[in-house]
Amino acid sequence: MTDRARTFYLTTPIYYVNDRPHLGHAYTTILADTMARYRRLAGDDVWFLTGTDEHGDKIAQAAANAGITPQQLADRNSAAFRDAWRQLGIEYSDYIRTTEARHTTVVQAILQKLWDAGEIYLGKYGGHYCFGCERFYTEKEIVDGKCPDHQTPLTWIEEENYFFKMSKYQAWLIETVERQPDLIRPERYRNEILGFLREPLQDLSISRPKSRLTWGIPLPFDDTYVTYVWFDALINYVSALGGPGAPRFERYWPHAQHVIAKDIVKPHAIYWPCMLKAAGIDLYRHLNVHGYWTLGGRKISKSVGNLVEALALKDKYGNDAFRYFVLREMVFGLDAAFSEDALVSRLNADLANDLGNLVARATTLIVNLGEGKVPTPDPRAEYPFGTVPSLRPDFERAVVEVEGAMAEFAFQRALATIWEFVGAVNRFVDTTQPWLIAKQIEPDGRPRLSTVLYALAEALRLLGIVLEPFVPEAAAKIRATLSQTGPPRLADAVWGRLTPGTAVAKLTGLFPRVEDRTPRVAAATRAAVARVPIDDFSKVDLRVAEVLTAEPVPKSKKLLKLTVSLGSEQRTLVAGIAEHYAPADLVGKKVVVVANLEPAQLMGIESNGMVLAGSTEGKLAVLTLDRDLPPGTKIT
Ligand code: ME8
Repeated sequence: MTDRARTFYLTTPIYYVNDRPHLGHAYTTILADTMARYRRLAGDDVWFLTGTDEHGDKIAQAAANAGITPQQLADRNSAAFRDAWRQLGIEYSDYIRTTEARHTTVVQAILQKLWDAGEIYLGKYGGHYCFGCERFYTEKEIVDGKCPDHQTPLTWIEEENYFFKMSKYQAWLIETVERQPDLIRPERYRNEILGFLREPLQDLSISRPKSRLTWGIPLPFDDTYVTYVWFDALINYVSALGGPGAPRFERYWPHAQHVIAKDIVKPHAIYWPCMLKAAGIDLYRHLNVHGYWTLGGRKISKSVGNLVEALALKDKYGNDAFRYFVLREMVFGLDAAFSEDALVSRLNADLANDLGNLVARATTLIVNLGEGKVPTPDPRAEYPFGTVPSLRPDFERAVVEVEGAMAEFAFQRALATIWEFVGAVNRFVDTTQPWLIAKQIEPDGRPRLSTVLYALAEALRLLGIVLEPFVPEAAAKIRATLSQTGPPRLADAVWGRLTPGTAVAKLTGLFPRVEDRTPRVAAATRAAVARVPIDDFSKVDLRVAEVLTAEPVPKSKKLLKLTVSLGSEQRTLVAGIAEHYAPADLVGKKVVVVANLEPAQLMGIESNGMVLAGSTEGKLAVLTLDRDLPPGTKIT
């Protein structure tokens, strides 16, 4: 919690209107919405921007294929994005479209300024172009002659164009990224950019001849050209605030934070800082980069054709369950494999069981044993004077840890922390057993019962506040059931503020369970030990893997879910070692994995590999290295 209001400007990418919103777009937008809600809850001055990217080859081509004008396509799909965000309860402050006059004016003003300052020149360039990414690829970046992202063939394009003198900012950019360790975060993306900047930076082609493309913003100094779509798109973050000098710009721009996925790190971490520098505008504060949602091992995208419809999931499981799942499941910065089984497991275990049951239990106890009102607690009944344990330290720790996690965009950690508190409250009910206290006729029974019921009501009130950014509908129901009116504020998340006498109603079925879809558990077969030729052994791809994250698998005593690095890639593995290792003991360890096992579904999680371990008489040990080797090293 903060004493002073802070200012916060948060943006999502503006999405291309050749696509319809899918899980990937929804994730970024939900994440930004959660962050914006959290900051508003903390009393900050928040501006949250999203919108659509409507110019360029890609849109012109999609419109031509659909037999409509680019403007018609843009109108239709921009509305589809807006409608999806409305249905998903996204509370953005502004929605920018790059075809709006307020945007084109600022883009042209910046172009003119750079032209006047000699930052732009006319030149000739030939290169491999990806229409999907709307950018040229260098020979080094090309994989098998194809775009590394879309895996589609590239087109050789050679033409006269205007260039932005980006190369002259290389030294400045390296110095800036090195000086601000959290400018680009998590660190892996900062390292990627610093690696990229070790090669000489090319100047950036920022125009397309109108003879080839008309669907764009005309260059103010040569109307036979339109602006390159990235030059147009990135400026949305500034144009939406009215541009330099506008009051909204002056208020929010110094606090700008962008959220993107790793597909567009380069334009955001290289082009954009150089453009801002040349235009005399301060750099953003943070570039927050998340990984991909994957399906069948590949990035979810329209071009791959493995779309997951966000709205369908929301309709089937509810908005809160969908939000909770994506925020809890993905470690910010890493890829996550999407699985509906995993969503159902989380819904049943965390939401229906842990949270939903707690709310039902606690409100029922207060209604039945406390006459539907929050009783007056007795401080003498509470530990250390009495026997009732205090939940206050648990809650206070949770608030501090959530703040720390949110400051780093670690949504998964913030939720894990809140659920630790939910667990503590559930254990509190189990140990204090208020229904038994009520039956006892001892003289000190009443104060103890009142103290227990007060603590339960207070725990729920606090959950109704801290859960608001993550599961807003459920949080509102929890507050309403405790007669909490008015907007929630983090400043009220202070133990002991609940007024005795407040009316409480029963709240059951907050998250109805979804009937379990039977997970396809891979059959655990054990081959008879026989001698094998060396060729057979070499079919097994053993690799050094570094454990990046580890967490228990809900409803399973034995399984841990691990994210490991194999150097060039990350994997999710499920290992049956939970009874022998605490998650924290594994993080950072180098282990040995079978890297070429067929994927297996374990408790709804796709496991891509196996951790080697030996066991005997109830003891288990995971194989580690006695000297350091980098992740990905092959073991022979
Ligand atoms: O790139 N996993 O727009 P876009 C996670 N117009 N996030 C995903 C995802 C996935 N599988 N697929 C998409 C553009 N996203 C440009 C941006 S900004 C000045 C211009 C999300 O429609 C993620 O946020 O291709 C990614 O960065 C964005 O959608 C790309 O959206």
